[in-house]
Amino acid sequence: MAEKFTIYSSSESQWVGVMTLALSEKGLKEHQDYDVHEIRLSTGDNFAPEYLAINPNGTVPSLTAPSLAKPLIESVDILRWIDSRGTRTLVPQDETRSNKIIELMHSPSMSTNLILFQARDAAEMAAKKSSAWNAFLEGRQTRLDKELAAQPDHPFYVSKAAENLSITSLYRSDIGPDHEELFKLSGQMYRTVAEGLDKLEGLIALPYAAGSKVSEADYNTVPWLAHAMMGAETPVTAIHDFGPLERLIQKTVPEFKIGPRTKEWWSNISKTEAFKKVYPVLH
Ligand SMILES: N[C@@H](CCC(=O)N[C@@H](CS)C(=O)NCC(=O)O)C(=O)O
Repeated sequence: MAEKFTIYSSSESQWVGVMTLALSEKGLKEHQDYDVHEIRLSTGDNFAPEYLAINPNGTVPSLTAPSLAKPLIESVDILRWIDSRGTRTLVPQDETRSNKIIELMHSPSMSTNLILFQARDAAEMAAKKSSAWNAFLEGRQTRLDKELAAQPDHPFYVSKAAENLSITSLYRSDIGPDHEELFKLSGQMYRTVAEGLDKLEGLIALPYAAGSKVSEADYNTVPWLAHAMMGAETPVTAIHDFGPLERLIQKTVPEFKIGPRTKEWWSNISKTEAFKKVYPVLH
C-alpha cells in the first residue's frame, strides 16, 4: 500500500485547487490516503513559525510524506507527486504547450491578488474597503505584527509585514497621493492580465488545455480562472458566467473578451468529475 501523506490546505486559497483537483482525479481519500492540516489565510496561520519550518514561503499548498527528503511547497510539484502515485494520468500530450500555459498562469504578473485587493479609482477603493478583503488583510497584518514583535530580525517577517502593510495602510487611510499611485499601477496591471488571457486563448489546444486528454495544464489553469471569477464577484454558482470578469477588465481594456476557445475549454473541463467535486461553486 502506498504511504500516507499530509497536505497543508486552505479553503481560502486559489493554488490549493491544483492539489485538490489532482487528489480528486486520483480518487485519493482523506484519512485513508492523506491527512489534512487546514491553514486559515485570513488569520495568517500560514505565517506561524511552525508552518514556515515546513514552507519558508509561507504559502499553501504544501505536502509532506515519509519518503520525501523535504516538503513540496509548489502546487505544480505537488500535483506531479500526487500523479506519480500509481499510473500517471495527468502528463500532457503536448508538453511544450502545457509548460507555457503553466508558466503563464503562475506568472506574478497574472496574480489574482490584483482583482481581490487592488483598485483603479476611489469608487473601487471604497468598495474594497467595505468588502471582506479588508478583514482578510487586517487579519494577516495582526498576525504578522505579532510574529515580528516576537522575532524583530526575522527576514521573512520584516519583509512580509512591510509588504502587507503597504496595501493594508491604503485600506486604513483616506484617499491621497499613495492611492493615486495604486490606481495607476492597477490599471497597468489589468492591461497585463488582459494580455495574459489573450495569450491563454492562443495556447489552449482543445478539447482540453494541452490536447485531447485532461492534464496538468488544465488543473493549473482552472484554479486561476475560478478564483478570478469569484474575485470579480460572479455569483458563486454561476460557473459559466464570464460577464463580471469581462466587465471588470473592460473598464481598462474596453475591447477585452474571454475568447471562444477559452470558453469552450471551460465548458469541457467543467464536465469532468474532478472539476464538479472541487468546484461545485466558484472559489
Ligand atoms: N507558487 C506557489 C504559490 C502559492 C500561493 O501563493 N498561495 C497563496 C494562496 S493561493 C498563499 O498561500 N498566499 C499566502 C501569502 O502570500 O501570504 C504555488 O503554486 O504553490
